[in-house]
Amino acid sequence: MADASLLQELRGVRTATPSVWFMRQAGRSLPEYRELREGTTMLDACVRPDMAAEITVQPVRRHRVDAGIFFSDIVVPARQAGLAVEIRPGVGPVFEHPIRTAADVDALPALGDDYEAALEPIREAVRLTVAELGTTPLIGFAGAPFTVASYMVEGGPSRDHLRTRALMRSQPEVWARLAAWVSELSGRFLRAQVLEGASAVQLFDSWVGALGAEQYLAHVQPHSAAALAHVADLPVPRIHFGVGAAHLLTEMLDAGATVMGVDHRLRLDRALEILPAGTPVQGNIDPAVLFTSEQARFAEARDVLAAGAGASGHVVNLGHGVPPETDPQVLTDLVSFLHEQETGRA
Ligand code: 1CP
Repeated sequence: MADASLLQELRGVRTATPSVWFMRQAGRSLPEYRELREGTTMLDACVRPDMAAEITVQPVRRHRVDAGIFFSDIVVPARQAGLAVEIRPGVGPVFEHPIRTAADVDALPALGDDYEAALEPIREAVRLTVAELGTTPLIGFAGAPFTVASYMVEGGPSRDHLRTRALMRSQPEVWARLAAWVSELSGRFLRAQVLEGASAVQLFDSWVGALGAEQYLAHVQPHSAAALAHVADLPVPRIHFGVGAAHLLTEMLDAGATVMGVDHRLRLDRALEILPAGTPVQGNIDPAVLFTSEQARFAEARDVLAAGAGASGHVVNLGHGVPPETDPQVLTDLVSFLHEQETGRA
């Protein structure tokens, strides 16, 4: 069976029509998701294989996007490892015991057989999803060490990640042990998804833009590389994405990614000037256009296609996740519009 067009683009092979998926396409913006999730907490939904599979497939069915993104969360592995974490509605992930000292890191659970066993509902959910998706590829994902560790250190969402960045500078060895633990946690979560049939992976380092390149190279890149190394022997494209991380593009690619996800702050043609020739890219329609006119949306979509035309491969996405208040019909129409366009390359 020939590879799906989206996978070809991720491998740097151009196809005739654009391929598209949306970060955070599952969940929040869909009425069928809210109905299914009713009475189940976010994290419980993630470990109910039938529910996680159905939620993953919902946006593919509705919008006809070219890939599913596995329904889970970047803190699911930590919970499966035994940490007390919840996702508070309207807030985000909250860790009951923030990790701030050497003793806190010492007390982190070992990632042994118990962790492998706790990933079984995830494996089952991936198997069900892949079967349900048929020829549409599933993208697996994990949170990168910096982004996941920042929730663990701060205890919850944070605007400036100040405690995390201070820990990195004041106790670099404590930070390094924490980041190494998260890289193992996330790396094994990624590998489990690929072994059960995910066709590509994305490492989300959403908040890494808070760091300068020096800090990134010294304290983060080795750990992101360790996470990605868990799937480097498997034949799947590895996408790396950060928000506001235009100054880290090559550094993030060098962590062992094969595709760079670019947010909406940087035009793709500029990103292509920065990245080594031949790097496939993903992105980057500004999510703000979802709340403008159709004319403005389609103009932005055309502009993103034009900016990505020089890439060896380009998968269209938003510059960050689908906002929860998005009208789902706007996404469906945007996908149809994109599918009517030509890449001009194949
Ligand atoms: O009750 C709910 O519906 C909670 C909302 C929600 C959902 C649907 C959260 C809480 N997580 C998720 C699922 C999720 N999270 C997915 C799968 C669905 C999909 O993509 O379609 C993915 C890939 C994530 C990844 C994730 N979680 C990231 C990286 C992506 C990004 O948007 O930058 C991050 C930073 C998180 C943390 C998180 N989880 C949830 C929230 C509200 C947040 C962000 C909180 C913050 O502002 O720090």
